[in-house]
Amino acid sequence: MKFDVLTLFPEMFEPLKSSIIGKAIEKKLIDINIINIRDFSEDKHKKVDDTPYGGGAGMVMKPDVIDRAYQSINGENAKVIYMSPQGKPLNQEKVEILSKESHIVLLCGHYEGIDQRILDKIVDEEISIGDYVLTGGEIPAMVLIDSVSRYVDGVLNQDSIGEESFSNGLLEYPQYTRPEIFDGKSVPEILLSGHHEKIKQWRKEKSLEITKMKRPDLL
Ligand code: 4G1
Repeated sequence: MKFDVLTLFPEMFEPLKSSIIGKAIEKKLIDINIINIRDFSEDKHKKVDDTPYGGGAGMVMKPDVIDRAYQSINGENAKVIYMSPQGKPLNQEKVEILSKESHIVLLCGHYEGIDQRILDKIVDEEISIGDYVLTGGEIPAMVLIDSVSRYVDGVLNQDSIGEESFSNGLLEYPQYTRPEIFDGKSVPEILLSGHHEKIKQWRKEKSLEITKMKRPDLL
């Protein structure tokens, strides 16, 4: 699976080189290519934004520069996604659907956003990670890459797949590890019993109880 990211802040994507996603890149299971939009400015000051027509505060990203950055990608079969607060909310269902794509181009806005004409020209879909104000689309793009990459074959070890929250539409049951007694508190006895069927049942009940309590909207 290939991701091309169009951004003014390529250094923000360094964290993806760590942990599970970093390993997946090393194993060539996913390929993340970061494109610095500024490299496509033809202005002597490398200008990438300008004041909004009609007035108002802040700056708008220039359409011509983004167009050249986009044309530099071989995006024949790519899905072009604009990370935007106006997009459809990202959820696990959407993540799973996107994991079936072979090539995704992610466009990250900054400042007051992007000239509408280049959005109309190249964007297939707008996706939002939630209803709050951010300084840019880079963190949302990383959220999408992380969540989608988990579904790529070989990225996770087989037994972690499907164990996570949402695979059954519920929150996760509580987890425990050594020591058996911490701060005077024991691990629930059932988990030490070795009775796999009863443990499975207990975890299912806990998942349901926690979801009812903390996120009844998921039920
Ligand atoms: C109006 C949030 C503006 C923000 C209303 C989730 C937010 C991209 C996302 C904004 C962004 C609300 C996202 C806002 C995002 C241009 C550059 C847009 C940053 C920008 C609720 C600023 N999921 N926000 N505007 O945050 O890119 O993907």
